[in-house]
Formats: sequence, C-alpha cells, structure tokens
Amino acid sequence: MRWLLALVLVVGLTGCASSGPGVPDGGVARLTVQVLGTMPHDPAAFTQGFEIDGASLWEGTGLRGRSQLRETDPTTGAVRRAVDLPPGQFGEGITVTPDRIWQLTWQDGVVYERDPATLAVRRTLPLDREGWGICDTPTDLVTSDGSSTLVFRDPVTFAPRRTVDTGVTRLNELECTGNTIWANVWQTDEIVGIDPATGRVTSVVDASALRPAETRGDPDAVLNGIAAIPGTDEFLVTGKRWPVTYKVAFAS
Ligand code: DDQ
Ligand code: CA
Repeated sequence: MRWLLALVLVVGLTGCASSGPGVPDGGVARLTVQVLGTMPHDPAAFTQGFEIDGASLWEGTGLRGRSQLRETDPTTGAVRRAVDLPPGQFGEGITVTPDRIWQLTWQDGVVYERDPATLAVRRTLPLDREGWGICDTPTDLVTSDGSSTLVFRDPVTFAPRRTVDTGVTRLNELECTGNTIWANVWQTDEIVGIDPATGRVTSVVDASALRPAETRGDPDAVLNGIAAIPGTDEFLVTGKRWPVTYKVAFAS
C-alpha cells in the first residue's frame, strides 16, 4: 500500500513538473522572448486588446468607467484618439478589419462594431458568452472567453461558425498571424501558439522576463496584449497597467 502511494505521488509530481498550467507537452515548441526595443505604455491602461493596423496601434482597455478604444502611435505609444464605452461596461478585446473595428465587453452581453474612420458605434450585437480576446484571420473572427474554447465567427454577422478546444483554459488576448493564433494565458507569463485548424497548442512562449518591476505588487497587472508587426516575425507585447511596451521576437 505504501509502495502504491509512493508510485502515485511520483507519477503525479512528474506530470505537474513537465506540463505547467494546463499545457500539453507532446510536440510543443518551448520559446522565450528576445527583446528588440521598448516604448512607453500608459500605465493607466488596463490593456484588453492590442493590434496594429496600417500606421496605427489600436488598444482596447477595460475596467468599468475606464474602458476605451484608443488609437496610438506604434513607434511612440502616444494616444492619438480615444472613445469611451458606456461607464457601466467593461471593455475587452478589439480587432480591426478594413471595414470595421470590433470591441468585446467582458460580461455586458454585447459586442460593438465601430466605424474605423470616426470610431463611432455602428452596430451593437448580442454576445452570448463572456468576451475576453478577439483577432481576425482572412476568413474569420476568432474569440476567446476565458475557457479553453476558441470560437470562429462570420466576419460580418459575428455569428459563430465552429469552435476548437485547445486544452488550455483562461485564454485571453489573441493575435492571429499566418497559421497560428497566439493567446495570452490569463494570470500567467505564458503566450501559447495554437493551430487554428485543430486547436492544438504547438508552442508555449515564456514571457516572464518582460514583467516590469513596477507591477510586481499588482496581481491584476498581467501580461495581456500581443500585436503582430505586419511584414515581420516580430510583435509588440504589453500588459495591464504596464508602463512599457516591448518589441519582441519569439526565439527557441
Ligand atoms: N478579464 O479581463 C480577464 C476577462 C477580466 C479581468 C477582471 C479583472 C478585474 C480587476 C478589478 C480591479 C479593480 C481595481
Ligand atoms: Ca492582439
């Protein structure tokens, strides 16, 4: 009996040590971040969405009474324009397509479609689950809701088309690139790379080196914000209330 207990313990501990928070181990590339540069980030911004489109870096922020959509300068981080959400609502992920900007709310049951020229709300559509992250591929919008599921949606009607299960819970801010969906895992220093066809996690990026010293006492000041730099393999990465945005490459 004692022998059996010891065996169970060893197997259990080995399993924990090799897999981290919910990330399966088979064939997963372990990557780190190589820092290529930094720029200021508004430490009051509770970053929930982060995406480059054209000459702008777009940011969605959260917290009730503080939620905004912001257009910023991708080289300086300076805010060019900002619009507020209704004060009772909690903003989440954003994504920009040629014709529209989408902005999720966390638990307010709506998603906003905005006019990219004026940033005004064009449509307010119902959202039947929590809103966390969103990104867009050439064919779909992809949303996360804090679970391990990603929902692929029609890019005009927002209607769900299919889902994949990634096996990793707490998927938060998203970034769609080529054939990978990158996702911040909430309250960790990890970004996972997901195959959009199968939902399988193909890479795990350890971004713990980025966490700014200023945020150490703030449990909500987590890594959250991945924006691919078009035409490169590089990303801008920040976090909620972080005073800095990093330009990084993911390296093995
Ligand atoms: N979510 O973004 C992960 C979906 C929700 C984050 C909620 C964090 C609440 C923080 C409240 C802080 C109050 C000062
Ligand atoms: Ca993003």
